Amino acid sequence: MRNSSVPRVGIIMGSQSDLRVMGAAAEVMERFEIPHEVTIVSAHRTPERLVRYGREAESRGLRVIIAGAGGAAHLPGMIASLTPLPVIGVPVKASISIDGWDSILSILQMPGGVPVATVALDNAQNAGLLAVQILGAADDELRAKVATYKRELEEKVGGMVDRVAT
Ligand code: RP5
Repeated sequence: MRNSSVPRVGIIMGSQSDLRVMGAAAEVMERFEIPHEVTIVSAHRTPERLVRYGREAESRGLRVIIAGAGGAAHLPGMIASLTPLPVIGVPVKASISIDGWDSILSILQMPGGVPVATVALDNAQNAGLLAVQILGAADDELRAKVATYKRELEEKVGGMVDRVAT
């Protein structure tokens, strides 16, 4: 799967200004060698582009979508309404924002039947890792890479504890 050039993860965001946060999801894709694409799609400014993206995502070969937006962050939920693919939402703290709560609540509070897996404010890294883990559920090699990543995290924290203790 990872040798194919067809993007498997679609990373979308409402504005170019979200890239400072959403870039971390793309970095995770690069680390795990997952073919991916990064696209600006706005629920409010480019609604037709949003519908097209949502309707075509599956047939283009995407398997997970990561959607980040700030403020009235309707992008993840709207995409989730248009596709059978799992959608991970990243609430972005926009410059005009009530501490990010606007983004968090508008992504988190989805109605029954249309889930969006919401990560912490500005945490596109976790969205990337979750996407890798979703793909890894049906891919032994990728799952093994995730296990290695987790061991490395553990060693890093172990190293910190040792330094504090000595
Ligand atoms: C949202 O509005 C975007 O996702 C962004 O987080 C926020 C601000 O967008 P810009 O005014 O910076 O383009 O649609």
